Amino acid sequence: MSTSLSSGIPDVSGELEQFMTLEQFIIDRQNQFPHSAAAFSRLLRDLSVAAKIINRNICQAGILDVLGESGTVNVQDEHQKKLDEIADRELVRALRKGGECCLIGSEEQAETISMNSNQESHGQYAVFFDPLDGSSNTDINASVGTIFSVYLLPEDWTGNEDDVLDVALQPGAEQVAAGYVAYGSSTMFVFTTGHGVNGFTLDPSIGEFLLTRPDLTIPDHGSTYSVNEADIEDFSPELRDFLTWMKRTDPETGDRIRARYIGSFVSDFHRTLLGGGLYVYPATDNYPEGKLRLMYECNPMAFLVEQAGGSASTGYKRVMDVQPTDLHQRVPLYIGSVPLVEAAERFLQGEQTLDD
Ligand code: AHM
Ligand code: MG
Repeated sequence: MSTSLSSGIPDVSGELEQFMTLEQFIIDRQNQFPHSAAAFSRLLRDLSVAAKIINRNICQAGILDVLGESGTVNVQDEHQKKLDEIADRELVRALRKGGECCLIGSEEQAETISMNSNQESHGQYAVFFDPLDGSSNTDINASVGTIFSVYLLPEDWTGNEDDVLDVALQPGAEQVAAGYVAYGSSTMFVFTTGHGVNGFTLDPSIGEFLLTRPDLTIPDHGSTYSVNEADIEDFSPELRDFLTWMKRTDPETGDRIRARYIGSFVSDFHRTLLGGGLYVYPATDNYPEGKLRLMYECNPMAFLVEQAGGSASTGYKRVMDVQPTDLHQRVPLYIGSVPLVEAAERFLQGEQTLDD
């Protein structure tokens, strides 16, 4: 409770005194926005509006008929959930209506969608997204998320589908913005434009995202690691050794790392970003290139983690330096606090063993 009104009635709605809204933040930071401040502000607005609509559907799941599978299979042979399709539809709709986006690439769509060719948009931003990551968790009320990555395409790009691979699929280092929305016990919108990372919490009572986590940084010494250890038989001997090494008690501090795995990348990443530690989705027998997709899962989180002072690697190179060859390509992912990512790389590359 903040101040008291002169009438003596307690003022329980001091949010706007305490926190900046996303809208205010956008106006404040326009000088940091890529290309056109006005156009990029509108793009952020479109993404945040879509996030609120997706959030509403998730919060009313069970009341609205949005749970369960939709009966369709996406390009990656995954059974789509109704909420996958709803989230995809709302993002496409918001970006199409906003007009600042010339190309969309979505986990739920086999091909990119060009918005220039039929004069729908004169925008220059390409947006890649996973509309609802971890959607297998929706039916059990666990957290899920939306992940997005933004690039700027050349002004003279015609929207020709044949050029998509050459022009639109750029390494993550070329991203101009990236972020995610975590639909959890509260809903958070976290993003970067290459000037640090800021997190906003949705206040559902006023329908605004409020800046609750300014200038997020990842601690160097986190206390948790996240990997699906049920797959351990499919891990390389080097990765198994690294996990054994990581689980050893720190002789200096007596600290021991804890395991945490929700199986919902946005939530697992969000915890790692806030508290430090490591998230791993490695190459396995089932997924020789890892499971997570470069363009709309690994690159955006890599941009965020680097902006927060962390690191993201395939185990052999910086994620954001991988040259994409396909919209849906996968890469192994080691992401989190710098010392743990570097240790994983040393083990995988044979520079450190359990005996060192
Ligand atoms: P999705 O994009 O189809 O939801 O799949 C990605 C999800 C991630 O959220 C999560 O980290 C991973 O799959 C979990 O995979 P697994 O069940 O193999 O551990
Ligand atoms: Mg996903």
